[in-house]
Amino acid sequence: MRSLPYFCRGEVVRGFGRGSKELGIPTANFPESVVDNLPADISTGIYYGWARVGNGEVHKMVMSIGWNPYYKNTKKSMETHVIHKFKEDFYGEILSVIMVGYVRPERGFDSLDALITAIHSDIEEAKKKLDHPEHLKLKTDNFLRSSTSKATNSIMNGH
Ligand code: ADP
Ligand code: RBF
Ligand code: MG
Repeated sequence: MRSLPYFCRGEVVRGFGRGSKELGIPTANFPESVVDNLPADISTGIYYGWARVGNGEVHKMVMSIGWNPYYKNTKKSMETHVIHKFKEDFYGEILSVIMVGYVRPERGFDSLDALITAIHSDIEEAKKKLDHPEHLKLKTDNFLRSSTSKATNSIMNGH
């Protein structure tokens, strides 16, 4: 994928409200405009990288892009699970991410348990991969250092 690493930011909007949070895997959804701007060679599937909420700390993340075959969504979504425990929700904040690597395609599962197990193994893989020096250097990239506000967002998506 020529577009990786892919730099992207946008406001956190409400998702499908399926209670991912209750499963212990909340996912922050990007608006349609961000999803529609993805380059053609970013295929659907699971990615890992770095994430920052507003002007906060930089954390590891995993992201799912696609139609969630388990739920058979009709709209393509981009959902980020930030690997960090937050005290509060952050709807309306600007989420900045750098997608650095690809894990696997999205797929269907026989049960919700099987989906959750797969997501946990994605998280473990992401944590390991992101400790490699070539990925660690992106953690301190200027893209994740500059301060963001709603007025300056989204124009900067690209690679
Ligand atoms: P929704 O359907 O609205 O996306 P979720 O159950 O997926 O609902 O919860 C997502 C929301 O949870 C995010 O928009 C964010 O405000 C909050 N949140 C709290 N902790 C995290 C986290 N570690 N990663 C992603 N979102 C989180
Ligand atoms: N949904 C799917 O239907 N198939 C998948 O393979 C899949 N993989 C995911 C991997 C990660 C790392 C994350 C964060 C989400 C994934 N999802 C997948 C999306 C999932 O269905 C969605 O977040 C639900 O809201 C979880 O209950
Ligand atoms: Mg969500």
